[in-house]
Amino acid sequence: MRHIKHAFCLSLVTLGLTACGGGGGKSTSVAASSMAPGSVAASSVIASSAPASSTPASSVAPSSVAAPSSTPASSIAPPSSFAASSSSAAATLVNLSVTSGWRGNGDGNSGITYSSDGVSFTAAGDNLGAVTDIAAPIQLEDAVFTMIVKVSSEFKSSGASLQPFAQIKGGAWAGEWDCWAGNDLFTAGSDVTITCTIAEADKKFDQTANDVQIGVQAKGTPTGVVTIKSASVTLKQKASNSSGASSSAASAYSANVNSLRELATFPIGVAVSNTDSPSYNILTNASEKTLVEKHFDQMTAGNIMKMSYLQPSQGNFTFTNADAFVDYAKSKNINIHGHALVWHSDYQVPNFMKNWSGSAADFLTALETHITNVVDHYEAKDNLVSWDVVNEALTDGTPSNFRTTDSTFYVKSGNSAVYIERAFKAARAANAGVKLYYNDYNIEQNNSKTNKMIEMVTDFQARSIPIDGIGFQMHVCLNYPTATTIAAAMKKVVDKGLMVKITELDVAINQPYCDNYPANKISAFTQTVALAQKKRYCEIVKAYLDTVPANLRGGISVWGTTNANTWLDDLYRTQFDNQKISWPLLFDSSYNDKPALRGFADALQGTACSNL
Ligand code: 9MR
Repeated sequence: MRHIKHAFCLSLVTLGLTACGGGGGKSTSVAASSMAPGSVAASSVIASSAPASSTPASSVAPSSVAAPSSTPASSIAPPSSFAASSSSAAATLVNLSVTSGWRGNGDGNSGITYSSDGVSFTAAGDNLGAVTDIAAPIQLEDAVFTMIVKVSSEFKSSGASLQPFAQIKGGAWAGEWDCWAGNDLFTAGSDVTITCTIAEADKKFDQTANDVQIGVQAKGTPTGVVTIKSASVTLKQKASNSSGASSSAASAYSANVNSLRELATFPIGVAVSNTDSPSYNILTNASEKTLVEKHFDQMTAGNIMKMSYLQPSQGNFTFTNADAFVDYAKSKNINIHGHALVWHSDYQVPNFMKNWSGSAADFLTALETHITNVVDHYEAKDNLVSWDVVNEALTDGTPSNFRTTDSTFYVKSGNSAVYIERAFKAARAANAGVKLYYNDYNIEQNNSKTNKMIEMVTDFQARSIPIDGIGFQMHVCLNYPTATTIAAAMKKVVDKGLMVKITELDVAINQPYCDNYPANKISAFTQTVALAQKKRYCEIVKAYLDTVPANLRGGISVWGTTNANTWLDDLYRTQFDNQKISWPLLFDSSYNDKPALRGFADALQGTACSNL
C-alpha cells in the first residue's frame, strides 16, 4: 500500500516573525489570462525577468507573517507517486487547491473566504494577504509559483500592488521577496496571471526540515478584495515515478489508476455539469473533459435533462443543450444514463404542470407526452442506455409511503400515486430496449423506505408494470450506513431479479445528517480523513460487487467530478459557514486524484479495503 503523507500545517504558534520587504522586482511577470481555475497548464508558466522599474511602493516595510496554524494545507502529497499528466520531461506542475487550506497572513490568520471563484482575502492593510502550505520535504528552489488573481475596483483604485512570495516556516522564516505585481498591471474584475520564481541563494528552499508557505500579499495602502482563482507551482525538476526515497520533489497525489472504467466490467459513470454551470461545463472545460474521458464510460447530466429544462412550457421541447451533451458523449464512446423523467422537487417541475388546473386524466396524458417525447428523442441517439424514470417518490421516516402533498405529480394525478406506473409504461412504450430505473436516496439504509420501495416493485412485477432496476443514489456518510446494511438493502432488490445501479455516489466528510456533524465536525481534510474515505469508497464498491451478480449490475456513478463541484457544499452552505468541507468525490478541486479513487479501484481489483 502506498504511503501518503498529507501536507499538514504545524500547530506551533509563533507571532510577529520575519521582516518581509518588497523586493527589487526581479522575477514577476504578469499576463492577462482567461484560464479556468485549476486548468493552469505547465506551458503557461513564464519565468520572467521583469524590469527593475517595478520597485514596490513600500519596499522596506516589515511584515508580520502569521505563524503556522492548524489549518490544513493544500492537497499536495509528497512523492509516493506522481500525476503523470502534470509532468513534462523537464518540470512538474503541482496544482494547489483554492477551496481549502488557505489562511490570512495577518493577526489571527483571518480574512479568508472561499467562493466558486476561488479564495479571497480582504486587502485591509500593507502586507496582508493569504498563504497556503507545501509540506516538506520539498525542492522549491527555482520553482515558479503561478496564480491567477482578480482584484476588486476598490483595490485597483487604492493604488496598491501585490507581492507573491514564498517563506520557509519556522526557524528564521526566510523568504523570497523579489516578486512584484504593480497596480498598473491590474484591471478591476479581470483575471491576471502573476508568477514568482523562487530563486534564493544557497538552495534555501530545498527544504527537508520545514514546510514552506506560499501566497500573495497586498502592498501599499490597499482596500478592497483580492481573489486567487487558481494557484500552482511548477517544480524545476521532473517528478520521479518511483516511490519513496529516490525523489525529494513533491507532487500531486496519484492513485495510480490509469482508467477507472477499464477496471470494471460494468458502467462507471459520473454526473457532469453543462450549461447549468459555466465553470464546470463538460463541453467547454478542458480539465473536466480530460478527467471524464480518462476514467468514465457513462455520464449523467447533473441537471439539464430534468423536466423543466427539456419542456419549460407545454409543448415547447428544448433539446439543444442536452443534445450537445449527449452528442459529445457519443463522440467519446461514453454512454448516457438519463436523469430524470419525473421528479417532484419543485424547481425542476415545469410551471405548466405545477399550475395544472385541468383534469387528472389530462394531467397524466401531459405527463406521458413529456416522457414519450423525451424517450423517443433519445432513442434516436443510441448512446442513452437507461433512464431514471421516477425519482424520489417515497417519503422518509417510518413508515415510508408515497409522497403526497409535496409532489405535484401525486396531487395533480388526482391525489394518486398512479403517475409512477403510468410513467414507467410510457417510457417502455417509447423505447422497448432502454433500461428503466426507479431512483431514490436513503434506500441503502435498509429501512422502511427500502421496504416501501420493495413493496412497490413487487406490486409492479405482479401487475406487469415494466421496471428493470433500482437506482440507489447513495449520498452517504463516512461511517453510515455500514457496508453490511448497504449490501442487505441491495440484496432485497437482487432477490426481485432487478438490476442495481448506484446512481449518485458521494461520501461526505461533513454533512448535517451524518453523525459526526456538527458536534464532531471535521474541519480539515487530513491524511487520516482522506484514507478513511478511501476505505469507505472501497467498502461500498466491494459491497456492490459481493451482492449484485454480474448480470444485474447497472453500474456505479459518482455524483460529480471534483470536490469543487459538489451539490453538498452548495446545499449546506449555511451550515458550513460558506466553507467547502464536504470533500465527497474522487478528485480534489484541482483535478488531482484523491485516495478515494484508489479505494474505488482497490475494490474493482479485488484488493483488500484499507485505510493505509
Ligand atoms: O446536483 C444537482 C444540483 O446541481 C441541483 O441544484 C439539484 C436540484 O435540481 O439537484 C442535484 O442533483 C440531485 C439529483 O438530481 C437527484 N438526487 C439528489 C441530487 C442531489 O441533490
